[in-house]
Amino acid sequence: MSKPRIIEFSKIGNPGLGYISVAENENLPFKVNRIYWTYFTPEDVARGGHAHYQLQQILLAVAGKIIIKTEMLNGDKSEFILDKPNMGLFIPKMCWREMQYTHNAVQVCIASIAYEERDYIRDYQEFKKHS
Ligand code: T46
Repeated sequence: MSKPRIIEFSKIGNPGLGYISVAENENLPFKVNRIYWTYFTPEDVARGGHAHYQLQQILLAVAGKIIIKTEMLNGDKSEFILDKPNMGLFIPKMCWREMQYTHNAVQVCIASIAYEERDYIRDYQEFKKHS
């Protein structure tokens, strides 16, 4: 079973010039289908609270900071802090997640498949039934 893990993207540049980081299919654990981003999330709002049957993702905080708590069906729990634009978090399918954002956080999500509400499990008890 795949586990959530940090992916470090290379940084091209230097402090005097600034940096470029690149995500390419060749270097990712899945083929990219779409990219979307979330922003202006109030600090007191916890987002997530769901798992996906099939969707695999890489989340990036291209600005600000995101705290992500994950839980796998075998009970493995982790907490990740994204606060560097070249650090991504791979989230496999069937992984429960909850996220908190600083107000300036911009979350980019690199996704493996199209958006489909049927792909979500939004009820925690329902998620645990799959273990
Ligand atoms: C994720 C975490 C890390 C759409 O209408 N179209 C879309 O393409 C998407 C992604 C969402 N929506 C709707 C569905 C919900 O009514 O927008 C609403 C919020 O979406 P979601 O519940 O997915 O939002 P988050 O912030 O809890 O989750 C987001 C990603 O959407 C999700 O895939 O895993 O960040």
